[in-house]
Amino acid sequence: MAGEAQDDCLFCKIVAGQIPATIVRQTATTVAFRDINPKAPVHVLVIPKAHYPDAASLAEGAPELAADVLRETRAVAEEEKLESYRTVFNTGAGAGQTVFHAHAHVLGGRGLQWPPG
Ligand code: D5M
Repeated sequence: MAGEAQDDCLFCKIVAGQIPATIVRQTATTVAFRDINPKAPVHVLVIPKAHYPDAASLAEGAPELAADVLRETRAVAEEEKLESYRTVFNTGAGAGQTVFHAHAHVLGGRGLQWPPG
């Protein structure tokens, strides 16, 4: 069923506390934690606690939850004192998605080039 935890999902395991993560914020519906392989001085992932494989299925299946995730990206940026930052949803392997549990990257703390590679 849409939104149900998946046994083989890394980020569902972080939500369940089964594998460690450096959690920076939590709400009733979301978790934000530091990326294990940071691409900027601040690199935080914001995920919905419920499992949706990517941003597209999250937006389609649970738009209010998608809004929660987006709201949390702003809260992370504020907490990390980022004046400017980038929010990225890689959607699909061809766009660089490697973990198939929807997540927003919040990147900041350095100049960011446009367009991204
Ligand atoms: O982003 C997936 C991101 O997830 C990638 O930047 C590494 C990060 N990652 C993978 N495993 C972990 C753990 N265990 N903790 C924290 N961060 C992790 P994507 O957009 O799918 O390429």
